[in-house]
Amino acid sequence: MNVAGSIGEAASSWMGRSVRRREDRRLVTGRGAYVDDHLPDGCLHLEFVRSQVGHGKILGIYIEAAREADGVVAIFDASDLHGLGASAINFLLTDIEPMPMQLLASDTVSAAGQPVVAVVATSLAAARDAAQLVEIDIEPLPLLAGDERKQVLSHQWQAGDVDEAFARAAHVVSVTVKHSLVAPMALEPRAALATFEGEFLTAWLSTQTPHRARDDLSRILGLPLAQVRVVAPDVGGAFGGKASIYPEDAMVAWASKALGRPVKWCSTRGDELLAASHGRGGTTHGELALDADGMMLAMRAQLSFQQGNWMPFSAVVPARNAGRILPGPYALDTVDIDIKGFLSHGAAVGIYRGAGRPEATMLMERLMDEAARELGIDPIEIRRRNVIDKGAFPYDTPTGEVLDSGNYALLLDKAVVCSDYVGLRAEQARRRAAGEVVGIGVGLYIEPCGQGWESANISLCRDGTIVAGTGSSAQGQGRETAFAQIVADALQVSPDRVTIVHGDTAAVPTGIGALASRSTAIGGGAMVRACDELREQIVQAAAEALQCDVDELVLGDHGVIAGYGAGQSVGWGELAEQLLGPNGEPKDHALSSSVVFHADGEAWASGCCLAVVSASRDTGELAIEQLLWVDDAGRILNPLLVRGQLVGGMAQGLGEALMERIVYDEEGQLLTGSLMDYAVPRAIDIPAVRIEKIETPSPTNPLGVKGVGEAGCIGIPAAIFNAVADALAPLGARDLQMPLTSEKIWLAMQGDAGGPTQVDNL
Ligand code: SMO
Repeated sequence: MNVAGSIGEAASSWMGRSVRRREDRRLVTGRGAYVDDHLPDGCLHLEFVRSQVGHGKILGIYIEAAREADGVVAIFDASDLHGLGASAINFLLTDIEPMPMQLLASDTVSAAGQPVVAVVATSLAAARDAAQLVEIDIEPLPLLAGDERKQVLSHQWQAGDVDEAFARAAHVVSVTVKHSLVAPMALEPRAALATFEGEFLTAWLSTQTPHRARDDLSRILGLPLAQVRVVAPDVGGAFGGKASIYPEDAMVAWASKALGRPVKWCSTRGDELLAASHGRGGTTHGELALDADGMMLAMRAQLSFQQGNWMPFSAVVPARNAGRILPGPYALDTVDIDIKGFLSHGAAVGIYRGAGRPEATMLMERLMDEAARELGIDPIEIRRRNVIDKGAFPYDTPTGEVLDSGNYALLLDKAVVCSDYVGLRAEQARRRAAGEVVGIGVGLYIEPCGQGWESANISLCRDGTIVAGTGSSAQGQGRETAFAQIVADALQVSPDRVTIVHGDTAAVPTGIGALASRSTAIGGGAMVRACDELREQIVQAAAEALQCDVDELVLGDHGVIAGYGAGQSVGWGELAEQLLGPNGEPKDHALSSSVVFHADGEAWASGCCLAVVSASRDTGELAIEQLLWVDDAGRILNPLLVRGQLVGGMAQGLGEALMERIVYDEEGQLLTGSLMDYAVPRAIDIPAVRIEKIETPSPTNPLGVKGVGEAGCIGIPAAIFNAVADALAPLGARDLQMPLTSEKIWLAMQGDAGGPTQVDNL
């Protein structure tokens, strides 16, 4: 007798089901509520006047004309800001000299776009008009370059005798990769709205880390934590660019407190390119020592990162990730890896989808292809010889990391089989002989994606519904759908019974947010633990209500049933109604639990991307003919959401590989200040992709899941790059750098006409 099945169809597993996103109807019919959709009565609008120069000394600020303008309420500069606390930084490395943000520049400016003056007015138009009337007199200073730049972070990982290994190597290959700066480019630009009522600050921020933002605002403004509430309403993408608080956010909160009125600021696309954090921008150099059979003996790497003009909370993350992930999926215990970070005259450089993982992967995978070419071994074969064995997990890496699980050889094997790799190579040889420019490239990657802690709480309500809160906020990932599945699975109810609450520090008192591909592993892990506690309470209460033993009870969508008795049951609402408060009154949240889950180690996802490309000899235009991706994200909670994450990441990875690049001129002026100058992929640029899976469950979290959100930015650029390099190799083109525009590819095909230097300058 299937008792559970008889009281609801929910009894089977919700894990692995392609449940459609409950968020979408609201979001795609224009009923989302973003920060800019909120306009409290009497709301003032704030506009920034920003530095026009890359480096300079502020000689004077002239606001008289602006102060007289219609609708202006207040104008602030740095001299108005006294005794503020500092924004926080994540001290993941010991050798850091943080450069905290300034709300408004004082004395000097160190990047174009740095906020200098804040104009507050009764309407957005009035604030913008008045801002035009502010004059800032800045004496330009030379940009600091090379050794003049301030070094703000460094770290080194050393293991084994590297010099000895290089001395006995049969082959040494080296690669230098220059990553352009790129823009995270969320659909919704940053936005902040703050109210200050009584002694309470409420800030609506387009953020992926509401709790960190609350902590920062409390520290900066000197308000007790309990008097600061941060709400992340609908957030239209973030990609790392909204993981740390910005001067603009803090300035809006400060102005609201100073004026005692609601204040709002919403960024524009131009200001996003200018003053939101950029990603990548590092230069990496690696050398690989190999024996005569292509087995790796040792690796040296020097990674240098430009950090921009101040350091957001996660400023250290890209450099640290890039260093600690090396030598990637390969078994090698002898390394010397060095990272450094320097201040530079541009927007802050922070995390961006991938955050150091793309840099590690690009360096390692280009080295593997160089080694394959040097030794005359097939690129997949040389990887196959060097990958960590599937029996070696948990695997201690030479940088001190512990890889939890994986099967990298299977990723390669599956890529070979699914792509008909042997056939592809034969076809390539045939087309090459016919004069075509065709390449095949592989990007094998590992992806740390879930460590640390997250919070969850869950309650059975008096009406029989279940409400669950998570510290993992959302920016479009489908969090509410996925987490409702987790609860449904744990309590054997339908997801429709479950409401997911997130993105509000008043509803969920502690948390981290949504970043680092960690939400399902860590936030989901916390949710499982909260459900476990609640289920324990439920069966105790139900056993009492039904006068039976707890192991006789079965949970189902309509309540709890005593399976071996006379089919007695108690509905969810009924159960909740029976649990009375001290004075006999029903309790709104009859049963509840609240947990903080600390993961037992870090989950490491992995994957193998394979690209087939061809280039037009006439124009250098690139066609991505095939894209195959074998992904290992551990157990899969919702295949539909996973595919969405993979494809979205792929689009951004492709953008970095082929077209995106932030450019400053020699004076620190941003040349890519609009989408007419900064190229992002459009739908027509995105090729079809075939996604295959293997599943090695992670032992580090209760769901066995791994991250997927950043994978596309990690494996796809390396595969595309290696495919282009493979296509151009017979033509003698070396030292290619991203973005691989058609112009660059065309020049590289001209042989002598486009030497490395000329190609590199595009
Ligand atoms: S770059 Mo992500 O939001 O950790």
